[in-house]
Amino acid sequence: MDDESPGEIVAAATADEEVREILRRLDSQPASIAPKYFYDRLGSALFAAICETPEYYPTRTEAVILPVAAAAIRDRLGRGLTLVDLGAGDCRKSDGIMPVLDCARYVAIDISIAFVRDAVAAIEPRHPQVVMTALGRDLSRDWTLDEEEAPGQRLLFYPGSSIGNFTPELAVAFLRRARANAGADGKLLIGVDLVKDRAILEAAYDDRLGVTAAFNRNVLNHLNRIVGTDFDPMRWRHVALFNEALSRIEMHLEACTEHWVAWPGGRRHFDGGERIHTENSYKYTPAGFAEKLERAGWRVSDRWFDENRWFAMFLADAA
Ligand code: AVI
Repeated sequence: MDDESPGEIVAAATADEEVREILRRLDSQPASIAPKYFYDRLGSALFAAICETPEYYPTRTEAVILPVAAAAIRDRLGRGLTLVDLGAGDCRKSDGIMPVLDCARYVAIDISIAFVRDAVAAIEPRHPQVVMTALGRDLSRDWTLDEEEAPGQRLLFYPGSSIGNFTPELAVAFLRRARANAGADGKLLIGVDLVKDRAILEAAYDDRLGVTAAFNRNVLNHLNRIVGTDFDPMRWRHVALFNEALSRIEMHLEACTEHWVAWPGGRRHFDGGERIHTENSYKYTPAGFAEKLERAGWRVSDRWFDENRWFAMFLADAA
């Protein structure tokens, strides 16, 4: 895939630059939309709903593995870690493992400081012994974590297989940056979705209720608001397919019939059947992901799987 792959997270930019970049990608051949635009208010709610569908196994499967991994980490490293949640969102996963982990500090990082501050405030009363901080960072760019922001031994936490939404090259760059911000005795606990049967993968990204289809189409509503396009989401069909050669689920929107899409100062024709590429979700083998961690300077110290080996959690050492 070329540089226009939606697996690339577009760096935050000024509003004007951002609009130009969105329109440039829309006007490219093939057209693409960066996946970060899924997550407006409705998109975030639809993603939460996807996690409840019977077909979307990653969230449920990871939830079975997480407490086992957390207990093993506590037994090995003792109490008093600083849990650093990379892309904390509503902090729900950390909220769940904190009693098992018995950490001393919790540092929740998210692109939206306002959102993560509220989320931390909501969970704080349940963990009176944990010192909590909320930080705003765009983790798709260069980021740092000072000693004062996260003192003590750090356990970086990156669940949900969000790493799969980066291209493999950008995934290694992200892991390298995490390694640089782990401290000498730091650890990384990361969730990774694994390669499996095509039918299981494709169903997970094309559930029978159509929640993922709504999530995919909603990106067009979001673009209509932020760049003034006149997309009609119902003229677009949701497509999810497993690209075996590249080991990734691809999501596309496919024009049902030929039509024009206009925006202030421009327009573009789409043929019937023409696609806009909206997301990649890479699936790894355990050995393939371990190799990525090692290339980024981490040493794998443990791995946990569910009974079907559909999903894995890796623990890696910075040392
Ligand atoms: C957020 N991310 C890990 C999800 C995934 O599985 O790639 C996004 C998603 N897209 C469609 N369904 C879920």
